Amino acid sequence: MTIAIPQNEIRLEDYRPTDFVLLTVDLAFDLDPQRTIVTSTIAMARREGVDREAPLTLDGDELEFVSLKINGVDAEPHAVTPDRLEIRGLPATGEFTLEIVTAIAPASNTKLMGLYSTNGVYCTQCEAEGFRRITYFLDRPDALAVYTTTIRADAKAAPLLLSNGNPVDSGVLGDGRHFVAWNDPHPKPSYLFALVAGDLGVVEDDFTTASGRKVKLAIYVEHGKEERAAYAMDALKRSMRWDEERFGREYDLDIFMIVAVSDFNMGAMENKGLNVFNDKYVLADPDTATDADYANIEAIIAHEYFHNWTGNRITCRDWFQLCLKEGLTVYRDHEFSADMRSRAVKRIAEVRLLKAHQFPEDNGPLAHPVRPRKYSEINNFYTATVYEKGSEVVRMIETLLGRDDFKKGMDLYFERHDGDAATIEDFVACFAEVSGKNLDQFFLWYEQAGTPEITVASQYEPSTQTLRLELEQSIPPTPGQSSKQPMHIPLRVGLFESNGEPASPRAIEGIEADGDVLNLRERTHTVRITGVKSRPAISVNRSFSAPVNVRQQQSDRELAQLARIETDLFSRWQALNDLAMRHLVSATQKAESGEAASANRELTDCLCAVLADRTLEPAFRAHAITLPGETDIAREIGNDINPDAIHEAREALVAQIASHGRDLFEEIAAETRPAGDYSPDAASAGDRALYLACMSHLAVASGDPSGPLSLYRSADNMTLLSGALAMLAHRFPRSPEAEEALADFEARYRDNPLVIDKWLTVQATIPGADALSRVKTLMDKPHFQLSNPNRVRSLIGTYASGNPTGFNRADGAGYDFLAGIVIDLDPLNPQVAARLLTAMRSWRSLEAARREKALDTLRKIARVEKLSTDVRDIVDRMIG
Ligand code: 0A1
Ligand code: ZN
Repeated sequence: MTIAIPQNEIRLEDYRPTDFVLLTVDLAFDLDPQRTIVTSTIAMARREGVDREAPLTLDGDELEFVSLKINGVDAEPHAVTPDRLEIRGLPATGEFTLEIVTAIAPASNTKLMGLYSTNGVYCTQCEAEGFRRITYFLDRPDALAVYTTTIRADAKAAPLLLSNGNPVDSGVLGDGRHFVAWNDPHPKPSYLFALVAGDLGVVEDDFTTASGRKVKLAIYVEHGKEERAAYAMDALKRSMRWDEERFGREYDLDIFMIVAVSDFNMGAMENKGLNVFNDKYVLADPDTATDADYANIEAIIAHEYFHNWTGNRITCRDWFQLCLKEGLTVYRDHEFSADMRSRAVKRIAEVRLLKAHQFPEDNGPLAHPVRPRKYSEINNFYTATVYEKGSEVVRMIETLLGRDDFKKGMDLYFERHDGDAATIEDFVACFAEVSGKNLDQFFLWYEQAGTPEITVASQYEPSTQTLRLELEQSIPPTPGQSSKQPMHIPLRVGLFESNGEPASPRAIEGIEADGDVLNLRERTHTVRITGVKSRPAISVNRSFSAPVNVRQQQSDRELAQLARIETDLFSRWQALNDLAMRHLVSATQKAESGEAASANRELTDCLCAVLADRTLEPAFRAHAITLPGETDIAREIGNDINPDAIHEAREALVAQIASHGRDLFEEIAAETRPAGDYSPDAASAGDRALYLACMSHLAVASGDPSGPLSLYRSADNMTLLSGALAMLAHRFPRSPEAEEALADFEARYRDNPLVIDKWLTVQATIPGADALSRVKTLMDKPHFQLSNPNRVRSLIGTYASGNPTGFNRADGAGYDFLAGIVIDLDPLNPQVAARLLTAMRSWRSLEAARREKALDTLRKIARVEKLSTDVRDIVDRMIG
């Protein structure tokens, strides 16, 4: 059999350095919405040893070629198309310059890649391959150069002209135009280039670095929204200080700028000195942003800022190394948030997110290694695997080395690779070198896809006070990788004696143990732990030391015991969650066969005990009583999923907990009822989370929407208001109370699209088959625009990936609807269209009838002739 390789497949092993090296790049933009002229003057030279005849091929994408000069003399390209420029006869040795002129139309750029306009503001997005939509270029991350950028534009329409680096010149031109020139002294690849031009308001501040340099800080937002940037500014200053203190990294330009725009494909972008943000991750005040919004803003401001060192000063050799900057920077922003907030609660939230997004990816047709070996569309590899699992891999390096050696490894990485376009091998070598540890087997974490599964069997011998653990690892097959090698897995294990005290074993044999970390390297290990005085409760994968699934024979009693006595708060939550999950899986089976749900006193008592424990922080208690979501339960069940049965089982348990704990919920709600002015700090947010969880249970217990309605009416911040709105819409859909709140919310916030997004999401996620008609009706509202990624994600994205019963309708209408949107959106914005479609990535796990409908839909999309490379790649891999 021959296997067809997609024509445009790029493979890691084909990497070759460029034939030509860049020296400097001079860009001049004559901005015009319909016809912007870009003049690019590049100083370059043939790389030593390269064939003297070798042509220079530059990347383009939908470009209009205007002219070419070589060393100042008009020249003809050998070949030119909108996506390629080939030049022959270039000097064999020495430096030469090219001057390339192109024309582009920012106003009609709906893909939001390259130079586009958003609400009258010009802005760029160049990662991963957007720069080639501006000018012909060596648009790859290993082609570094020093950039100078001159922007000329109408002074009224665009009083503000920004680019990377420091401003070096400005002045007035004829015809009401003006210019500003910028120079970025740090060599960078084209994907970090940015330009912003328009009329924006600004919030300014400054920051004095550890070595005493004063840096100007500026956040640009739409006029009138300046006050809503205060929290982002505060988060920025905290990030700058933290990176100095934790990693010794100082900022390296005179000015750091952030611009918030309303049309953006992703969350934000780390362009050197000029970050561009989706305004959702900048703008916040108590009336419009929830606690979750504040936490996201803090994390994303930090993430982009941290890229200045991990991504910009040290960039990636090629896009296969994406996790070099992303996994590491996510790890850094996780650590930052953990230091700013509660570490245990942060870890729980991280793991919940990883399991909700990355585990299903790893377990479906889109599974790929943290460092993929091939791709046909790089945009589709900005995934939970590269980002979140990539971060977990860095965290495991820290676990294996300990904090001190990890810090030394990071120091060496910064010192050795500053200015480089580096690889994962370069990164891991630094840690191996400082610690003397062999990380060869560990490297498989970058290369093997799939979530490892670890089975744990235990046997305790009282006569010898010995615990025997049988540990076995297996990694499921994934696309292109049918068999796997055993990995090096750092597994933290805790033992608790029958009196609840941690055991202090005399010896651990059969495995290399480092404190409480067991180093799994073989497929199986038989571990003998001596000096364990009584049959212990065994807590495996404490703090989630490795991104694995653990299968352990454990009774409900043992789990309940761990939920009471574990000293690691994360694992306490994990034990509760496992206990609830067990119940939910068996209750789903019962629901499928029409059996009534049975009460589970052990579970409800356990949850209530945690809820009542005032020594535990409220945010933790809120997590503890939040049951696994419907998609979590689906993941646990694994195949032949019937989303309606899962919903029924989960609702039954919620009802049981609500009625069993009613008095306690009343009590805790009274204790946590918010009073005084809103503050976004973690402790206050934790109180609100717990309060809302209690109120929601009380609404269930009473079956009466008047509680949430009065909460809605009295709420004086968006966290409580949107919380109450969700309770009404989800628990009492179509009730007059829900209708009243939905109508009021719309009227109050109709002029604030980011808040209207919450209103769209609440309605898109109302469970049940009706959701589809609701979503369709909302699409016809003026609030909704297919061209705006935030609107599309808030309505369609949350419907498809956050409403299992509404989307997975038995008649397949949800799938067909999504297909229609994907097909309509694809020509406008392929990146967002492709991402929407990934909502169907777990289609193979559905029960047979839905599976068949999903496959029909995917085939229908695949039959469309003119699909973008983005959607084509996703649909092909999903069908497999
Ligand atoms: N590097 C950014 C993510 C990003 C990637 C691609 C984009 O293109 C539309 C935009 C942003 C980050 O990690 O934040
Ligand atoms: Zn990033």
